[in-house]
Amino acid sequence: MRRLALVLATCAFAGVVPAQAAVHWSDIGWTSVGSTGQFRRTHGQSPRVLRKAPQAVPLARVQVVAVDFQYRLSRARIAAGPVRIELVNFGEDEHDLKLQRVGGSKIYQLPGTLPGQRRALTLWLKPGIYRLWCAMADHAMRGMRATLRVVPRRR
Ligand SMILES: [Cu+2]
Repeated sequence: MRRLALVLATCAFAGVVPAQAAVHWSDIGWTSVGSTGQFRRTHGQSPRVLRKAPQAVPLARVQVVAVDFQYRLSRARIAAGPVRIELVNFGEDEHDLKLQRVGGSKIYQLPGTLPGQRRALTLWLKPGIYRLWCAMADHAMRGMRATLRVVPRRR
């Protein structure tokens, strides 16, 4: 048990997060619609209605390490669907994170995060190219921007 805790702590420190872990539909913004037997999605860019309960879908994870003045992504490509984005600030300045799909209008964000802190957000992302940037002062211009590719999930 103690050894497991150590392994987990080491993984957290090294920024190694599992590529996929199961997530239940209710955790990612699906709600059942009364007695209609339908499910409605409240997350994501376009709400969608399903006729039956969505299956548990794998949660993709990406960790964004912020330093002054750069983002380091744990992976540059993930599968579409539920995505957990974690911002970890290893810099000395406060940093935030904005995310927008190229061609999309909605901007997702993780607010200002102090040095040593982390924040996370679970989103439903559709395939596309997403731009990430820090909106604090001139940080994006100084290099705090990145690209994340979201590819269709294989069936
Ligand atoms: Cu910044």
